[in-house]
Amino acid sequence: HSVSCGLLILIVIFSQNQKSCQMLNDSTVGIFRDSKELRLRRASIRCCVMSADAFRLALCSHRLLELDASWASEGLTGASVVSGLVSSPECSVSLQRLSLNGLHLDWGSLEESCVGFSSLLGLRTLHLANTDLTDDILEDICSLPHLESLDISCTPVSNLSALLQCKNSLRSLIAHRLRQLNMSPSRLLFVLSQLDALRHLDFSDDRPPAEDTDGRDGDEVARQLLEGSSRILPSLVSLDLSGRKMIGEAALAAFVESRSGLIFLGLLATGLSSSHVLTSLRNLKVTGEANENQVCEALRKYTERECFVQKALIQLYRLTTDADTAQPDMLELVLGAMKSHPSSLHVHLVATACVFNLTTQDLAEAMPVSLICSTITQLLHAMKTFPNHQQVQKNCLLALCSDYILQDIPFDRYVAAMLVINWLSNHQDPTLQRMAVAVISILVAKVETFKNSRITQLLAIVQQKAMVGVVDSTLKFALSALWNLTDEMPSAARSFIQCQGLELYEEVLESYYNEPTIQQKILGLLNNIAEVKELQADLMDEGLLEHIVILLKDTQVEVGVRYFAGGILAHLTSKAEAWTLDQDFRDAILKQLHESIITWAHLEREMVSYRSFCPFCPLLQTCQPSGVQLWAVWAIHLVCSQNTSHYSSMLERDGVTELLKALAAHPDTHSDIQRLVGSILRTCKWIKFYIYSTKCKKEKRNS
Ligand SMILES: *[C@@H]1O[C@H](CO)[C@@H](O)[C@H](O)[C@H]1NC(C)=O
Ligand SMILES: *[C@@H]1O[C@H](CO)[C@@H](O)[C@H](O)[C@H]1NC(C)=O
Ligand SMILES: *[C@@H]1O[C@H](CO)[C@@H](O)[C@H](O)[C@H]1NC(C)=O
Ligand SMILES: *[C@@H]1O[C@H](CO)[C@@H](O)[C@H](O)[C@H]1NC(C)=O
Ligand SMILES: CC(=O)N[C@H]1CO[C@H](CO)[C@@H](O)[C@@H]1O
Repeated sequence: HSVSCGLLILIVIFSQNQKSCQMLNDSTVGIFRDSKELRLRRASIRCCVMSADAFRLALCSHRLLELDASWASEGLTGASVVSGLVSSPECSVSLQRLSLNGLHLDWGSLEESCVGFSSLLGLRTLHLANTDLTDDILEDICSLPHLESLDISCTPVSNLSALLQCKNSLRSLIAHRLRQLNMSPSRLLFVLSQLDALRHLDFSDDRPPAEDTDGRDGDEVARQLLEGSSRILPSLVSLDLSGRKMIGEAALAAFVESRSGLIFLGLLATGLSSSHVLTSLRNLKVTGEANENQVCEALRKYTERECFVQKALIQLYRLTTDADTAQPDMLELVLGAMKSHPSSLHVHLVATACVFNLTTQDLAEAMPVSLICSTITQLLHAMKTFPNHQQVQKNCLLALCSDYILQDIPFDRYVAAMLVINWLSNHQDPTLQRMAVAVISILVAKVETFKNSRITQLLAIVQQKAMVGVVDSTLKFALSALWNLTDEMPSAARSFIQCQGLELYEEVLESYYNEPTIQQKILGLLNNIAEVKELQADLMDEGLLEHIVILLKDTQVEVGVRYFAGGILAHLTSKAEAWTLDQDFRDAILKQLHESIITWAHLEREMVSYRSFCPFCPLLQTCQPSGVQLWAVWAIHLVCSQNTSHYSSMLERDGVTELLKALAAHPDTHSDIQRLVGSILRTCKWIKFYIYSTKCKKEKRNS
């Protein structure tokens, strides 16, 4: 926008999320160079990759009130930001809030030793958490005349005496996790107790259990702070002591009772959060582990503190193990934790378990779809980040393994299937394998352009199982996935062949002769291949076909298996010109097809479903041998009688009705086929009439 009327405009550059971080860089930030047309007041280049020069040229000529350059990378250091700001006559007086969390201060590089934070005379709020702040710099900062709020968490400062300089203005001090503090408890308590204007004090510390003895002095100061009378820090309304041990309930009670205006207490990992003195204080916000409110408060408050986040998540997990109502707010907090600590194993280990408990089947259905979508994104991120961590993968798979999520929620199924398959190819834990294959078999059915090379991995599972001869759900799922994968997907069928799938399947078919569920899935896949004209030559293998004929003939074998055997043979024999084996063999197969099919009993249960009838069309031509026609007609009759409304419209759509009518009318059509065709056409006509008449009734009622 071009701004002409000289109005003061306020632009906030949002770069809180990763996307906008990628957008704001040396070249794009250049659009802000013209400080006459565009007047920036608040700028955030948080997490951006930017050089010191680009920063100075584009941003320092504005009269900035606020700047957040936390976690910026590339050339920006604390020193370059401050010298840039100081060099601008505008900023050096206007700036009130500055955040440089996570930056390398690199103070030694400052050329003029007289430049420092104290040159930014208007500064009221300064955030320097996770920097290399030193005692000297702190001394300089504390000489700022209006300093109200200071965050020096996770820095190596050792001496807080400098704070005495700003004791009349400082209202908020965040001094979380100061590990190198080197002051006696009495001296520290003295300094703190002089801060008369202080309303908020954060003196928390997160320590892994192994380092529990390190913070004893700090714990002692915390205890004395609580016990001291309300004359110490008289304005205090918010105190965070999370992680401080051995304070004791008596000290807490004394503190709470002497301060009526308290609004916040941080008590996570202090052992005090379930203290009875807290129960009566309704308006007091508390972080801790005693109840859901405290745990959620901790997750909100400590987003950036990994150790606290992990502790709070462990409590949340405890609270959700028997969750029976949907809690979208909680799920949101868990996702927030995962996003804030994208590479923390500790956080993801617990967070993924929480996600599972918060989304088990019907709970997920009661939550907003967008929330479940971002949950899946986070789960996939976790799977990608911790590819070899068994428990994280297990939690993610458990959460994904839901019909609702896999079927109804929009997400990148291709990426998901890749992650699961990649994991599967490197791991052999049977429970997880079963789950992974179950997830894949649903995913691949939905992914249209599935990368074919991955078939190898599913084949490896089949091979591994077949070698020991077991029949388990992993084997069945792998076979189902391959079957679905190749359904009307010639490219997938081709790579199956290239991956030596046929050789493997021929072996498996023979070694599992008495396992109809296995045979059905194998023959189902071979059917998919037989439907593809260009691949039929690959099936012209006398050994394989003889074996399939045996299955077709065997009256002891289930019709479900013989049906697929018939399908393969019907497709292969339907093209006389493509038949490369012995002609007598083809004639024998055709004869056998007719003789077998006519004896098959009608099946009640659903055995197969078709996405289209197109593969049947060549088989229904009037010139085809009766064995070929009979198989196709029997198949259509089967699915139409099981799900008439669905398949009768497919008959119309794929032009099969016309072919059936032509067959019925042709004088050479065998009477067995005539009979079945008549039955199909009657059923479908009836359903068409039924649908038509109910529609008319509805329309009448509506008018
Ligand atoms: C800066 O970001 C833009 C937009 O994201 C990108 O097209 C450009 O290549 C980036 N430039 C540099 C120097 O990184
Ligand atoms: C701490 O800093 C104060 C000045 O701010 C100084 O007088 C004191 O000697 C320092 N203490 C130590 C132990 O360095
Ligand atoms: C939560 O997960 C644990 C295992 O991680 C399981 O034992 C428990 O049943 C789950 N609770 C719910 C409500 O799903
Ligand atoms: C018929 O098939 C369609 C599509 O596969 C399916 O949605 C529907 O539930 C089936 N109906 C019956 C009665 O099986
Ligand atoms: C068309 C097809 O092959 N569908 C199969 C997909 O896999 C499921 C089992 O997971 C079978 O039941 C379908 O018949």
